[in-house]
Amino acid sequence: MPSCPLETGELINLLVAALLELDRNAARDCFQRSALVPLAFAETVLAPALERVGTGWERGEVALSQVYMSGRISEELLDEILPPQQLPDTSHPAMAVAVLDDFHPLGKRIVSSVVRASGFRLADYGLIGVDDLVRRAQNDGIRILLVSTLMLPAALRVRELKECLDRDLPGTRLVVGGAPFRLHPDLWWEVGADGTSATASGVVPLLRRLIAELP
Ligand code: B12
Repeated sequence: MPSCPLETGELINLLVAALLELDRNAARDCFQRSALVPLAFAETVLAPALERVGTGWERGEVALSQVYMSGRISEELLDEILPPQQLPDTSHPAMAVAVLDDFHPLGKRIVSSVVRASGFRLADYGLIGVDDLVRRAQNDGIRILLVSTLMLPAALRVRELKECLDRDLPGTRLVVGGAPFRLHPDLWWEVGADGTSATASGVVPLLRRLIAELP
């Protein structure tokens, strides 16, 4: 007999336990028992579970190797449940997403899935530094750039990115996200970005507004 779907809190507890025990099968079961669509699972269960793993590390209760393996298992799970989507063939200003100077790609992965699932074309520049990012954005004529950072020093480098964009690609809109921007709600405008969202799903209405406002 199929078991009842579990509550979000229970799912997060189960997933945290699976990640800390490095149990890939239990992590996969957790998704299957959730009865959630992949993007909802990623945003409401996986992201909070990883955040809890990070808090455990900060308190000295979790080893860095467990944080590392939690990230790996989560990446594998996302690869399984969120297959790469075809780029939709729609016309709107060119957009790209990247992780700036940081090795935390899971947030970007979820954001790009949500944006593409909403019908937008989005180039993915992967993990990249300021100079290469500006060069690629310039070559592709990017009008809206989405940047994910999880380390505070990387978030602060957005200021430098903004200055380079203003010089080399004026008018490009910059949307930022990731842990530092969730923890410091004013940081996005302090670094000169045009918007942020604490969740991947919140980015879609923000993009629609920015597109409508572009000259
Ligand atoms: C997993 C993890 C790792 C893994 C990453 C593996 C991987 N494949 O991604 C590994 C082990 C490699 C790692 C390494 C390190 N980590 Co780490 N890590 C984490 C952890 C636990 C989870 C991050 C994560 O993937 N979350 C899940 C994703 C889905 O959440 P998210 O990125 O926030 O994304 C959501 C939203 O923010 C938003 N979003 C994200 N991006 C964007 C972009 C836009 C445009 C928008 C609109 C929205 C948006 O949408 C997403 C979905 O809702 C965090 C804890 C935390 N609180 O975040 C620490 C954390 C980020 N790590 C930290 C640290 C310190 C490190 C290391 C320096 C540790 C070390 N001593 O070596 C290294 C540095 C690596 C580097 N140079 O970047 C600190 C950063 C502290 C700081 N203030 O800078 C944190 C916060 C842990 C802590 N509490 O101290 N880490």
